[in-house]
Amino acid sequence: MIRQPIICVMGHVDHGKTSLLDKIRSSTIAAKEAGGITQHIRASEVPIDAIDSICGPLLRASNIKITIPGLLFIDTPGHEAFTNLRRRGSSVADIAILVVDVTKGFEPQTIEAINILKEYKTPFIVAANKIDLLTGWRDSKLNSLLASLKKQSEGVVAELDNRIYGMIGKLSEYGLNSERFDRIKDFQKEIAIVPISAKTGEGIAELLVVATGLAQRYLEMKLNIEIQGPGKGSILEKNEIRGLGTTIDVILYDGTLKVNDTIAFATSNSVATAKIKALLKPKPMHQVGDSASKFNYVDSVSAASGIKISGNGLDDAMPGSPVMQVTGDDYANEIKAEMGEVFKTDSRGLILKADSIGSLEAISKLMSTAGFGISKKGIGKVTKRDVTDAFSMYATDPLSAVILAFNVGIEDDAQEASQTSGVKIISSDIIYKLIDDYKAFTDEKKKTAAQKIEDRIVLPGEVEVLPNSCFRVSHPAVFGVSVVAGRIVPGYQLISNTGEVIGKIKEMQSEKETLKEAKKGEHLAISMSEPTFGRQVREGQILYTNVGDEDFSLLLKEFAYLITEEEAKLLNKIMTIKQNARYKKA
Ligand SMILES: Nc1nc2c(ncn2[C@@H]2O[C@H](COP(=O)(O)OP(=O)(O)OP(=O)(O)O)[C@@H](O)[C@H]2O)c(=O)[nH]1
Ligand SMILES: [Mg+2]
Repeated sequence: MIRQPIICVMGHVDHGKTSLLDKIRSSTIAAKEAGGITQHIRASEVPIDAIDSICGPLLRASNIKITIPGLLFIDTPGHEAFTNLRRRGSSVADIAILVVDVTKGFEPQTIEAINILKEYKTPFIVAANKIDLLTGWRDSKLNSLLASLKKQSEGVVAELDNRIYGMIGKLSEYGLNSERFDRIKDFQKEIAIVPISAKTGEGIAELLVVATGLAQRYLEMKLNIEIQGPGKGSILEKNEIRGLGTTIDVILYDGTLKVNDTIAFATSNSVATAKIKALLKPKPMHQVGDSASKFNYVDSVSAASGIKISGNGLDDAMPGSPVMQVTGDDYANEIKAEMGEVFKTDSRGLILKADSIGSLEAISKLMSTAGFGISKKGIGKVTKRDVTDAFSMYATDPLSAVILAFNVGIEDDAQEASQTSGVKIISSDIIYKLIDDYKAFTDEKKKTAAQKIEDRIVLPGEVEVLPNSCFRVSHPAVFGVSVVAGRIVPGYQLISNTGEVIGKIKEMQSEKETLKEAKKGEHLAISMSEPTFGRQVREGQILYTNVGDEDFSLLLKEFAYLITEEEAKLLNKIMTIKQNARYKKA
């Protein structure tokens, strides 16, 4: 027996990976994904006769002797956050298809994928996708690119070649030789670039021929091994299925698993085992993760396969965890070693709940790039305990009294507790939205905090005591002033030009109206309890607002937007007066 090769589909977000697989399977997964992006690894089997029905004649003309039972495709997410999922996907892959949007060329995750593939020494093909978007392209309704090219104008064929030369050039920067697939002499030495449209299906025939050929050659070298021996794989998802209970979806990339075998896997806090009750293989052309009716029961399954496993004790299994058949005692250490970084937390930060290790990793990474900490992570629903934990952070850091819930529910008592405690729960099934919402939340909180500071900062102001304008000498003194620069507000303390504190502005009035603020140029009457007019305050005297040292530095930095350039000059003048006064005292 030989195992079917695992083909990992990689590439930058939106370049068309899921659409390509949809075209091959005649499915419409891409259109149904939340936010239009892939957030999980998914596997689907395409048997050799399905491949034959798309590209049979070409396949036979290629003279490759096909012995593989089919291809197991793994779809990966292109969004930048999912490096770990891509790494995991490509680490189990035998070959890869790198999907590149011809209209966009190489983008960051294209390059990341190339680096991962180079690191794992995974042979790959480039699918130059979206050729239908080239100006002048006519949908030939054919699967074959070469047949379609005959129906295209010279201009668009030349344009396509241009784009391909661009890709060849780009690949050479990474030390890789490549060529359009039909111009390749030695597939061992050059990477094939196959122009395709996942929308029209053009080029899909050649892509499958090249992939099958590469897989077949790869298989001759490597594949007719590894299917005996203990099973080893990776858990993609965990689901409740009626009649089966908890099931896990697994990519088996090594060995064989049988009903009644014991398997080990990671749980949220340790390693557990379970006995396999049933093994379900997806019917061809469906994905592991589809509903139960699309599966066949089997007694044994060998790598490489996407399978669903049911059994008692799977409730705590964690998606993203490695899974292995238990044969000796060392399984727990092996699994712990693979889990490594996932549950590392920061000393401060919010709480994150997610549906799988993959998303947990992805969100953790994005959060740390955005400069946010995570103090607790877990898989599964938001519980009351999570809310209590988040609440304990409220006093020291209100921005951390938050729970991010990715694609998981919230238990009723947790919902209640969050409402009474003020702990914010942000939930979404789209990762970047979750993070954007949290950013918006922190911005809003910071704005309110800033507003509070703004309200208590003393701003610079300079007033001149007007002549013949004393209405009352003391208790309180009431007299006229004109604002020379900046502004004054009731409550501000005023100092003299030598830094002596005169007193606090009690009230401000102009034409019998009480004022909340007076700005440069305004004339008004102010009342102050402390001074006596004619002694501490005199006609023609210049008074300044008493800006504190802390306010001074706030106004120089984060609150600089509160004052004009002229007011900044006044601020410096006030600080000089205060410094001189201090100096004199000393
Ligand atoms: N015109 C055209 N549009 C395409 C083609 N392939 C994909 N698209 C569109 O491009 C968008 C992204 O396609 P997806 O298949 O979701 O891309 P993806 O690479 O799987 O994206 P992620 O999984 O999020 O990384 C969708 O709107 C598709 O309809 C193509 O060949 N031609
Ligand atoms: Mg996708």
